[in-house]
Amino acid sequence: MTTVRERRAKDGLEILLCDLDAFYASVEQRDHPEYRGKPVIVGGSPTGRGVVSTCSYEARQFGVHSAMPSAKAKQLCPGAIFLPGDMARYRRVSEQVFAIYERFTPDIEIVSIDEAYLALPAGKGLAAAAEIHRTVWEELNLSLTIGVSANKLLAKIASELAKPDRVGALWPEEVEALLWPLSLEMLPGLGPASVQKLNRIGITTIGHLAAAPFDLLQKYFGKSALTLQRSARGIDERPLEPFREAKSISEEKTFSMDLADEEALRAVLMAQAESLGYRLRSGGLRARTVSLKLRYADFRTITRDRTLPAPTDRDLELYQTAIELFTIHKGRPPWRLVGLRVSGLVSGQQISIFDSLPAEKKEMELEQVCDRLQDKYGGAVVYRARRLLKPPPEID
Ligand code: TTP
Ligand code: MG
Repeated sequence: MTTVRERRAKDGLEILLCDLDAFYASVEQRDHPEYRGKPVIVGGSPTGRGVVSTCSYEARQFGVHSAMPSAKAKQLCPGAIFLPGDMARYRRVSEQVFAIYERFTPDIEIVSIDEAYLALPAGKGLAAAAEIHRTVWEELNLSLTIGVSANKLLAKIASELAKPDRVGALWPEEVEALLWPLSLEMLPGLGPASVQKLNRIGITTIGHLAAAPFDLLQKYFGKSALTLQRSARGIDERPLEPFREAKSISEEKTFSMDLADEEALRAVLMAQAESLGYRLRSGGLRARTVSLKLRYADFRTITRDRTLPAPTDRDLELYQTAIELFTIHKGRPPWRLVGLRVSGLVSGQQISIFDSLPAEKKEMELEQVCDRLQDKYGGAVVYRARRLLKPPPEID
């Protein structure tokens, strides 16, 4: 009989799940020494309707966590430092971290801004993890947690168990001793509703789920029963998806007061088009489709799409398309929310047949200057005139 370790060697791969600790808050504490050792909360303002994006581990001790209303976070931790966050800077830092991962392996699946799976040859995972952990600290002053195992599921659970600032492994042969005693919440992908359903039929640990009669699970979970039970047994055959890319990029603003001024709304759309254009260009992407989302005063919400003749990464083209959609679908003011999304993403810089036309060229040069300034100083430092005429209304 082959042992699990031999099977792993035959498959030839070990998986690392690398997840930065309290990512946005850690970047703030790194760049502002006065925030270190203090509760830092990144997200919406505590006086508005915003929510917490993340918070430092010091703030977590007060019970603050992601997605909690900022006003509630303020009640729990009145002394916290609240920051609006700076996505452009976090994205840049994230790219620097991923560039370090690339020194260790070309097989990387980016899951989110601060999380990626890496594949390494069997037997090399733990040593690579220790080295990555050290390098990210030495070069970027950021702490991260790495889970190591033979598959994505166990690597993810290993990282959850190891958090923060550590490397931890959870091998398939340890599943019975280490995974089965844990409560169902520790199984990734199992939502609160499913946990409740299982609890009601007496299944409260991952071990119970692994041992449950399959028919019973099928009755409650249908087609998902098989994956569910295999997960509880630590089995996961999902491959890495190295080329998985964002399917869409979006920007959305909810106004703290309904907005009736059409010019101001156009200014918000321009800001959103510029931000999407920047994100496309910095990712080397272009978009085929532009979608506008509007929420009217009565909460009715619509989204309307337009597919472009050719994919674009240009601010003005995104803005003009948004305005065409807005003109048709604007309905009656005021508006509660406006959002812009680009999808149908393809990689590669724009090659335009208009490149030689002076106006187009000027616009491209302007975009390049703006992008460079944004890269250098973070946030949108240069705005087009339209945004200065009417400053965007206050938002959460
Ligand atoms: P996470 O990795 O889930 O959280 P984290 O890195 O802040 O903390 P942990 O140490 O537990 O890993 O998410 C990464 C970043 O994504 C986080 O810093 C902020 C952002 N984020 C949100 O904006 N909203 C959310 O609800 C969550 C969960 C994350
Ligand atoms: Mg994280």
